[in-house]
Amino acid sequence: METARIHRRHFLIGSASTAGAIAAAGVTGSSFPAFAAETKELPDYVSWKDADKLIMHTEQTLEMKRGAGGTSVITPNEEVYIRNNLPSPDESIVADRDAWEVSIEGVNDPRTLTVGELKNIGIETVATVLQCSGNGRGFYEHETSGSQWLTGAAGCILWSGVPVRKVVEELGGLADGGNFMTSTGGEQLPEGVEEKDIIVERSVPAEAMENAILAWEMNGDEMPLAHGGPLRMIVPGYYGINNVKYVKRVAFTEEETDAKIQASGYRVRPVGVDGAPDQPSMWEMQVKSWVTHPLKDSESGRVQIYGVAFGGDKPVEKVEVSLDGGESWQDASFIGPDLGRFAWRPFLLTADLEPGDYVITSRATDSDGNVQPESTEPNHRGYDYNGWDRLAVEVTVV
Ligand SMILES: Nc1nc2c(c(=O)[nH]1)N[C@H]1C(S)=C(S)[C@@H](COP(=O)(O)O)O[C@H]1N2
Ligand SMILES: [Mo]
Repeated sequence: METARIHRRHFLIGSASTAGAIAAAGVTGSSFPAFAAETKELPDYVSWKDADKLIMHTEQTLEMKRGAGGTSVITPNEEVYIRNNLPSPDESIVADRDAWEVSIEGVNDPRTLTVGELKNIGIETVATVLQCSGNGRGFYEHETSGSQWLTGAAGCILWSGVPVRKVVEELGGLADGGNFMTSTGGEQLPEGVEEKDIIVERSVPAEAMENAILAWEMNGDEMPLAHGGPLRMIVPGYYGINNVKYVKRVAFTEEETDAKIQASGYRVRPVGVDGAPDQPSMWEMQVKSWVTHPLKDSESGRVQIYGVAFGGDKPVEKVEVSLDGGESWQDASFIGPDLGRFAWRPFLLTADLEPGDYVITSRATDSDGNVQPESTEPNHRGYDYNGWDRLAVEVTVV
């Protein structure tokens, strides 16, 4: 029994391009024999994940299905999306977690610290939305390269580790000129390639240090290797890319790194324009919400409409739901505990629905009064679609 269950969990139904559509429609593989034939196994490094809840775009990009994740705020590790720019390092780096080293630079007493030493400096826990810059790319009408994520390149996670500001204090404070906090990923780089072209190294404004954590725990478990164990930089309120996995160096630098992933990558730019350092970087996230239930046909009568809402780097203040594609709006209520400014909040609207067709969508407002827009201006790379028009779901009530 157990073997059969585990076996099934490790398989994904559908090809990369069709799986998203099937999942979005809430349809299982068995009704689509043509797709059921194309069974895919989760790659080894994430074989512990819940395949039933995921869409595999590529071996390095797994999306959580819309409707997975539940209503209890925190996204289970087995369902959290995966996005790797480079193949994940091998298990050997988590064999002795406390021995992992991170070099701290741009402080008065620069040093290499082990995870074991970091654990003696301090411990804090923060809940954050981890969201890929490309979450929602699939909603744009223009052609975009990269995974066609819908809503599932995001999760809400509890991270435990040491506050970066405590580490900086311990090492004598910031040296002069530390304008940016630059974190470097610990992947082994393939030979014969220019390091700057492929290294995962990201700079964020140094102020982000105030909330940042060097984390070794994720939702109460040791940080899984696939999510950056033994040690990960967590920058609350900032897009996924800034949350560098298997972090081996944190440097306070005068300039942003000239690594390609920073200099021209992850820049917001008009369609057809090349990436350049003077364009806005994918740093602070923006206000966003989407419905996660219902996603398909529903029985008439009382219907529980729910989803998630967050303010990005600000608290989310309110969320409204429309049943008629944005013609009219009703206030939804938040459910569950408020895990702070960087977490998302599940929301609920209970409605009594007559048979008919509904276009259900949600619209969040952050504490500064920024309202989730009707649609999002196209940008070349298709970053963070947050328009409530295309995040809507069409539901038939019978
Ligand atoms: N070292 C390293 N850190 C990384 C990445 C990576 O490829 N290597 N990917 C980034 C991107 S683009 C995202 S969206 C998140 C994804 O985190 P997850 O795979 O834990 O969901 O990690 C970020 N940090
Ligand atoms: Mo990402």
